[in-house]
Amino acid sequence: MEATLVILKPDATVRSFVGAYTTKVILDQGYRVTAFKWVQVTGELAEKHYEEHAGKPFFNWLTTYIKAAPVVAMKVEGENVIQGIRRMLGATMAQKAEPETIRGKYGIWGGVNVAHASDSPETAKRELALWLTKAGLKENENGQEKAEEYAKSRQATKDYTKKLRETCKALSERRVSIEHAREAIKQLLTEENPNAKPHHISNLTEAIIQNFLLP
Ligand code: IDP
Ligand code: MG
Repeated sequence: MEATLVILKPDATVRSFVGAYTTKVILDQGYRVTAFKWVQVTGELAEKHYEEHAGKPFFNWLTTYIKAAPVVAMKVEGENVIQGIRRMLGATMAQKAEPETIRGKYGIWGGVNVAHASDSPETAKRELALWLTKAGLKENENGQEKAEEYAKSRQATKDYTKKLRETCKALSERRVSIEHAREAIKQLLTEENPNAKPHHISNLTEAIIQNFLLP
């Protein structure tokens, strides 16, 4: 049986219906969640997790984004689960992901793309070992039950993906100022989930904005 590491990134957890939906899709595929944990990523963990990208122009941005709010880390098992979940997520850049995929449905823009999933058996092995030793992810602690509970925790009462993308598109085409986009995004995220912590919304907003300032 194959295993993979899935991380619900800060945009999925702050927009909690997106994290819940992604978890539901994983469970509906019949995969088993054998470990589930909320983790506030540290600088050290972020750099180790993304070490293959060290030196790339988006590396610092990426390690800041993943720390923007707590993430959910899951060990997921099943037949061909690595490829299965990669397919389900879709292409890396949110605005280019196929519309029927999770990133296509809920990714906001650029690298702000809902979730991470290991890309090969070797990567899965390395990443699972890292998160099991350095992030406190543990097996045999009711992972499946925790995932089921999270999947049921919230439905989309308001889904502003389209509005968020329109603002991002306008910013990418320099039709709105950074200040305007920042305020608009913060407001949309707050309306979507009034229970999210304001500093997590601010951090996520900044990660979305900084996407556009990458070299
Ligand atoms: P993956 O998550 O689809 O495997 P990778 O190429 O491994 O994509 O990149 C890791 C993460 O880095 C992506 O999920 C995305 O958040 C971010 N990223 C990748 N390429 C870019 C880029 O060109 N600009 C901004 N962020 C990027
Ligand atoms: Mg990758």
